[in-house]
Amino acid sequence: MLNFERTLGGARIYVRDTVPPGDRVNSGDYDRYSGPLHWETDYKNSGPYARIADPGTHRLAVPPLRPGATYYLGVWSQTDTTFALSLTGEAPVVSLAGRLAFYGGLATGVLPPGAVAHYLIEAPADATRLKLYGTNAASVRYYLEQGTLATPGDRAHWSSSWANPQVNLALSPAGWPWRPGHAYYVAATNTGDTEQPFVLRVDGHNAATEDEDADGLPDAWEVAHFGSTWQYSGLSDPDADGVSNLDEFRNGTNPRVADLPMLEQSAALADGTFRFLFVGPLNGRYRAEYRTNLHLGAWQTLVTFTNVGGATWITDTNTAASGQRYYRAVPVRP
Ligand SMILES: [Ca+2]
Ligand SMILES: [Ca+2]
Ligand SMILES: [Ca+2]
Repeated sequence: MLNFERTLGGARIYVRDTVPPGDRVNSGDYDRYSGPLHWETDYKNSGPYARIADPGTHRLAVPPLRPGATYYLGVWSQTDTTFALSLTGEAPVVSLAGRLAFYGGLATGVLPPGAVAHYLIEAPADATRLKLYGTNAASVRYYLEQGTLATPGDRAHWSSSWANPQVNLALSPAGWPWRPGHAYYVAATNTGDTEQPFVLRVDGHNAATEDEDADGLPDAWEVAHFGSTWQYSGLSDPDADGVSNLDEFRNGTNPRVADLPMLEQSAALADGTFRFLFVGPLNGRYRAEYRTNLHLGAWQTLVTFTNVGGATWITDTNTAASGQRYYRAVPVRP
């Protein structure tokens, strides 16, 4: 409750969240007003909030106030003004049907006609994407608000009016209203005249799990190495080192720098068998080759193999007839 007393002059009070009123900065944040920036229509983060011109007691309620948010009161006057402001708090009246985990939260229920169920989803600070999947008739509608309780039937940051709705929202610190580290409220309501079951699933992601192109590579890893997600897939091998992007990711290696194997041990056995230990990137694909003259002749394939354990014994059982053999391992497209 805001008590506003004015004993001299004229003044108005403006309420803002996050950005103090009157900073005259176009922050690009969501704003329901348009037109030039000035004291009254300065960009802010949510609302709209009351513009209080009359002395007395005014109730600032949720919604549009957002639980846990910081608020600024700006007092504007054209002339010398004497005024007093005081605030008294009320216990919040937020009746939640439940909190839904950002990673894999699930709500199920049956809504009687006209019923509303409110849920809270708290996005972690490192969240990158929020997806919601509803399983329900079109008469069950969802209203999603960032920061404040949703009011069914009213304008919301996102709402549905169709059966089995889905929404896929990228979260970023620069995006309003879809930001990481914020609270989201979903209201599920039944607009029909018969009771309706519903299932609402929350599928949140962070940089480690977001894979919108479904190639098995975290999109953040793809963007960090290739600048985009569409250029290569998990099976691609752009550095031609025989290690697929998927295995480069799993191995923690650089998909743009060829990872080189080594031949570490060798042994010539009494039966004429020669073997050597190939050590290289886990799950790289290679072709072991030989020839009898280091500088002349075609390389012959000895064996093509996947380096499953990170080390592979290569055995040549046919060395007795030839005086000498040279070996090499060549990366093969995964
Ligand atoms: Ca991907
Ligand atoms: Ca590679
Ligand atoms: Ca590599």
